[in-house]
Amino acid sequence: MTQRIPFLPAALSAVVLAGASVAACAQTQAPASESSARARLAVEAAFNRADANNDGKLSRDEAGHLPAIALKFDDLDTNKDGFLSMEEFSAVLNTPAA
Ligand SMILES: [Ca+2]
Ligand SMILES: [Ca+2]
Repeated sequence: MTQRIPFLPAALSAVVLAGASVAACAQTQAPASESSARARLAVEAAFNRADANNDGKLSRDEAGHLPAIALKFDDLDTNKDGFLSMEEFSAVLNTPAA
């Protein structure tokens, strides 16, 4: 029974990876509402990954790890405080890719 413990991190990684690929596929195949919900989860995951110091906002340096975000940093930073909140970051979902 104690042998289950070493499997946990690997199982969790598999779930996370599967979730990420499902989210990627869902963007083109799922209904819009489900797609946007999954996209939001993916955005939140990306935000949390990029938030290196876990203060709940992205500095310009942290956003630099996400080129698509870094390019739009000034547009996304609507309150011009030099950081992207989760809310500001999520605005990329509403921005046409063009
Ligand atoms: Ca941060
Ligand atoms: Ca801001």
